[in-house]
Amino acid sequence: MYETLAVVGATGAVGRIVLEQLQKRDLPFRKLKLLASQRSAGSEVRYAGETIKVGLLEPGAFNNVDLVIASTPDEVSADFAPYAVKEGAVVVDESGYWRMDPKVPLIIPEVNPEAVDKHDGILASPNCSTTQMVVALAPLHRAARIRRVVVSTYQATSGAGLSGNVELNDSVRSALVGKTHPPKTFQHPIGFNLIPQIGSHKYEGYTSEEMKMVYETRKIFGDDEIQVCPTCVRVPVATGHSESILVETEKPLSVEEAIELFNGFDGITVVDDLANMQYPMPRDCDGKDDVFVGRIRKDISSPNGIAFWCVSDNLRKGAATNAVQIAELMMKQSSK
Ligand code: 2RA
Repeated sequence: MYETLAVVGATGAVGRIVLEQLQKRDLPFRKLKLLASQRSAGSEVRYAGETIKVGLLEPGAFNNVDLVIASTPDEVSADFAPYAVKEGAVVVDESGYWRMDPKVPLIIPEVNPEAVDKHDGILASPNCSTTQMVVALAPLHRAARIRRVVVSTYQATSGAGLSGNVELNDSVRSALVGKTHPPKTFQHPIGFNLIPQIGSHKYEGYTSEEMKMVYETRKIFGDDEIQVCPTCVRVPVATGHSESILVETEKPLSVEEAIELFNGFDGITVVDDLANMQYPMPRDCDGKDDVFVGRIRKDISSPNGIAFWCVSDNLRKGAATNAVQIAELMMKQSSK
């Protein structure tokens, strides 16, 4: 049993779900420490019937902490993770800062659990758009080896944090009375709109969010030959990222085989009955931990292709749930 577990960023949108997941999954630790930056330090959070005061994230805060689950912006993680490790803690980090560091394993417990065995104190959880796609691709990759993926995302405003959802509400309300709410979190008004830009320009006309889907997918599968062509779009949906995915495999797969593979994989739920209007939608997946797939069909434009639709709660499997599952895996390994 771990003595002390710390949650950094406990008052944020993802941090709150981390706390809910810790209770739901009943992780074995004795003491919970909550930490946050200056703005939220000193506030109080309810956990398991107790009130816990949020401490300040600063050097010295991790003495006697065994494991940390952190949900903070990249620059905060870049700053605190090294001193947390020096003070003796292992950090499960949800920010983008460490993901592509060769010494840091990038983990989805259903896909590459073995990666937790080798680390220097920091373990990373992938970006939300990558996580749900890679979970869905994993059974197909294992059975038929993926060569190429073409993916378009429809990403919820909560991916940009609590301010994203505030801006969605403000933008929709303004639009309904013929006004424009000036955007701050997003590049353009999000109410009744779609924005084909998430992040900033990164490589050859692709954004940082899109290149995460390329690099992180290869790292998790340990296969640099997988080709990924992503387009990431922000949509006026509060929670739940959706993805239209076309995958080409080395070995051809029938639709029936793909459905059987999806059904046999932990963490995937198939909702696929077009005739009865059944397919995954963000409002049905909100608050659920699985990755949902549907509209599974053959690519009629080329051989060896399967097309499908994938939805997941971006704050859960895309962030909090995956990080808590990594922590759970670490705890299981250490008790062996
Ligand atoms: C977004 N994927 O949806 C990002 C959050 N990590 O903005």
